[in-house]
Amino acid sequence: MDSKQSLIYAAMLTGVSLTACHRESAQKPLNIVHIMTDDHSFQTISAYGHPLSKLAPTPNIDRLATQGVIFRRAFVENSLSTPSRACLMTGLYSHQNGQRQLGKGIDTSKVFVSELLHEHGYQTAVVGKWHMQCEPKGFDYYSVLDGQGNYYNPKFKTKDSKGEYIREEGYATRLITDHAIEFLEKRNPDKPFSLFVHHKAPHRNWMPEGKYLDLYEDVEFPYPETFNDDYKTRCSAAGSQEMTIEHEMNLIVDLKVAELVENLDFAHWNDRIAEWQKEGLTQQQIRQRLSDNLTPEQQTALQWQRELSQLTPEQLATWNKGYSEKNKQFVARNLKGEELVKWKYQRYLRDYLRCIKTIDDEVGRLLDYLEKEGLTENTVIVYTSDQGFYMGEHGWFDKRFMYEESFRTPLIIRYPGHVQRGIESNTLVQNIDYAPTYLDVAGIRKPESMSGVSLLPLLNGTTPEGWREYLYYHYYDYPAVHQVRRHDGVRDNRYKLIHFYGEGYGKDKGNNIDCNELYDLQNDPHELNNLYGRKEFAEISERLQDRLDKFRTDLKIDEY
Ligand code: SGN
Ligand code: CA
Repeated sequence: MDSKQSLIYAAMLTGVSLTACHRESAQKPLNIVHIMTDDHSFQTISAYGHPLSKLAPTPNIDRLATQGVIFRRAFVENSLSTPSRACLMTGLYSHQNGQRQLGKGIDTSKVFVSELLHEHGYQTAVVGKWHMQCEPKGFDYYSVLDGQGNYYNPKFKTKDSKGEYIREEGYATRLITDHAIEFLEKRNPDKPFSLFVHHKAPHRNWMPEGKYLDLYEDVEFPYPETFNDDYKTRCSAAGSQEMTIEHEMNLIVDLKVAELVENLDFAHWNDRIAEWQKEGLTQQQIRQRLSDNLTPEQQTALQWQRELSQLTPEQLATWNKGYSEKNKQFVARNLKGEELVKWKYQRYLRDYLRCIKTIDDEVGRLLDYLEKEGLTENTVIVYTSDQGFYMGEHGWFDKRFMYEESFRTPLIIRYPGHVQRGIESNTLVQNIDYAPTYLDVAGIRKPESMSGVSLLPLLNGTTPEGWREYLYYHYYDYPAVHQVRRHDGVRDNRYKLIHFYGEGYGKDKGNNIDCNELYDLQNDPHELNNLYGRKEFAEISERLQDRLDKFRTDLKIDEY
C-alpha cells in the first residue's frame, strides 16, 4: 500500500473526507510523540491483561490504550536495543541498516526518519537513550544519555554541550520527561513536531526511584508457568543460553545485596583505580588488574559500590533506608537452592515493577502536559519498547530469542480525531513499520528502499487486504553476553519456524548448530513442544520453510 492509499484509509478512519484531510494536512500535519522504553515487557502493562500486571497496574499507559489501538501482535526484527533503534530510525531490517549487533554497525549513509521529517518542516527531537554509535541525525534538539545511561544522576549530551556529556541530578525517567517537556515548551508552535522520548528504564539492573523502594514489598508475584522449563524437545540453544535468574542474575549488582561482601577496603581500591587511570591504563587493563587481586564477588561489590557512589548523600540515605534492613534479613536467612531462586525472582520482579511505576507516572505527566497545551487532538501518540523481556518465563530474564516474550513488544497507538477508541489489533506488525507510519502521518512519500509499511490503515482494528501474512526475524549477536545462539525465522498468525545456526564459541565450542524448531502458538502458546520433524506437521513445516527461504532470497540475507 502506498502513501496515498494510506491517506485514504486514514481519512476513512477519521471520518473526514479526503479533501478535508488534505486540506488539514496542507495547513499543519499531525504532531508525533514516540514514547519508547527499554526492555518493557507486554506482560507488565495492565492493558495487555497478563496476571502479573494485575498486581502492578499501569493506569497511565492504560489510559493511552483505552483512547487508542492496542497491538497484540507487534514484534521486533532483532530483539536487542541498538538494532531495534536502527530499525525504528531507518524502516530497514538489521542487515540493511548495518546494525546487526549491540556494538558498532549502523550505516549512517541510510536515511533516518528524523531527517525526512525535518526536511519536510517538522521540528524534531530525541531525548533519553539513543545508544547508537553515531550522532543523532536529523534532530533540531536532542538530549541523549551516555550509552546505556545511569538511573541516578545520568549524563546527557545536547547540541550545545560540544560533544560533552554533562551530569544532571535526579532520576533518569523523570529527567528524560523534563527534557521532552523542555523541547515542547521551546518549540515553534506554528510548525509540527516529532518527539522521540526514549527511556532508560526498565533496563537491567532495575534501580527504582527512591520513593518507590518499598512498593510491592508485600506482594508475592507468581512464577510464570514455564519458570522451571527443562528445554526438552528444543534445539540446544534454549538450554545453553546464559540468562537464567537462577545462575546469571547477580545478587550484588542485579539484586542489590552489597552486604554479601564484607571487609573489602573500597577506599583503597578506588585509590588504586584512580592511580591506574592517571597512568593511562585502559578499562580492560584495569579490569585485569582487579581480577588479579580480588575474587569475582569482591570485584562485583567494588563495581556496585562505585555505582552507588554516584548517588548524592540524600539519594544514598534513601537507598540504604530502602534496602539495608531487607538485605540484612536476607543475608541472615542464608537461603539456598529453590528458596534462594524464589527470593531472587521476587526481588527482580519488585525492582523491575518499581521502575515501571515511575515510567507510568511519567507517561501520565507527559500526557497531562499535552492535554493542558491543547495538543492531544493534533498529536499521534505511540507507546512501545525497544523489545520485549522475560519475566521469568523459561527461567529467564533478558531478551534476544525469537520466542514470544522477547520477539513481541508492546505497542499502543493513539490517533487523534474520530478514530474508534479502545480497540485491539491482531495484525502482524513490526518495528520496521514505525518510520513509514510517521512519514505517512506527515504526508511524506516513503522512500522505495524502506522495508516497513505504514500502520495507519490498521487503526480501525481490521487487517487490510494484501497485508503481510508472515514476519521475518533475525538475531546475530553471538558470541556475546548471555550467549544466545544466532537464529532467524518466520512467524505467521499461528505458527513459528526458527532456525538456529553457526559455530559455537566459549563454552559452546564444538557445538556447531543447524537446528530447527516449529511451534503451534494456538495449542502451545508457551512454545514448549517443538513440532519440527513430526510427520503430522510436515505440510505446515514446508510452508513456513518456503516462506523463510523466500525472505532470505528476497531480502538478500547473507548468513543463516
Ligand atoms: C547490558 C546488560 C545485558 C543486556 C545488554 C543489552 N548487562 O550488557 O544484560 O543484554 O546490555 O541490552 S548489564 O550488566 O550491563 O546490565 S540492550 O537493551 O541494550 O539491548
Ligand atoms: Ca533494550
